[in-house]
Amino acid sequence: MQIKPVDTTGREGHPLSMVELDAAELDAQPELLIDIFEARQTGVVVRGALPEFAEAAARISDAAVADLWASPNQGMPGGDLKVIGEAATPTFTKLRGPTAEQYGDASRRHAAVMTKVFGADLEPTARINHLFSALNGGRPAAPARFDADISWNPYTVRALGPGQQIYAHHDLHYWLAVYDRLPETLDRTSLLSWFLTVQAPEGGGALTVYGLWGSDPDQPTLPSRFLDIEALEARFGKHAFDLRAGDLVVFDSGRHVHRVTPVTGDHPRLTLGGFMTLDTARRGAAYWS
Ligand SMILES: O=C(O)CCC(=O)C(=O)O
Repeated sequence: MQIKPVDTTGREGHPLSMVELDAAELDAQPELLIDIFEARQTGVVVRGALPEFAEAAARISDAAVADLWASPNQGMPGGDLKVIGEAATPTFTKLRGPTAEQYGDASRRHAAVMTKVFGADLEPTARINHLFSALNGGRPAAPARFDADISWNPYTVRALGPGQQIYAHHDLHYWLAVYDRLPETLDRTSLLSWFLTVQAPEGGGALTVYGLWGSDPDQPTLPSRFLDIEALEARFGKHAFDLRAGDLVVFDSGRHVHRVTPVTGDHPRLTLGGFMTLDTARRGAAYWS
């Protein structure tokens, strides 16, 4: 395991410290998720965590699943992230996120939709449970319970095409109405984002995490109220991830402002991901999208 403190000399903001692991070191992480959740580390990249997902790129791009894709940010110049599945986030078309009914309906469909995408054998959810448990000292990890019959959607599949980006934001979205369904035993002081790279872009598409927290006063915003990327780049410490297919990233997206730079080249950046938190007693992890 390598801890990489990020050099932020002369820069504003909170310190950044990234951990890099090989998949073979996964089981030796007694407290890593807790360290990220409690802001002692900013994030982790696990190299080659699920290499079999690289083969899923062709299936995700297949015309047979073309009708499963949605454009929740349609109309946002340069920010048209395409997704399969529903996410509990504000989007350009749903500024207050999905309603609990819309989200619950999507959760009921999730397993059948993802079997169409990945086939019956890959079983992403079982593999993700195992990865998060390994990163958390063997404590259990599973999708959060939504109501008596269903869990939250475990993940969405995401495609960022050439020229598209994810603008700077943080993900502490517990104020959305749908989060009334998140069990009260779960800790809302922060929120972690996680994703697996299925297909890296030819260029760009770099997840860039800044030393600025969403809770800091004096956020550098533009008149449009979007965060000012030039100011972020000029003033704050940052870390940009270099990711390959099969790598897993988990980071403190509830606190840290982050973005994905515009994708260049011919093919899309394909990922599968969601959010995660710990229970307040630190007995396990729960995730959703
Ligand atoms: O795809 C990524 O690199 C990160 C997406 C994102 O903004 C998030 O998961 O919070």
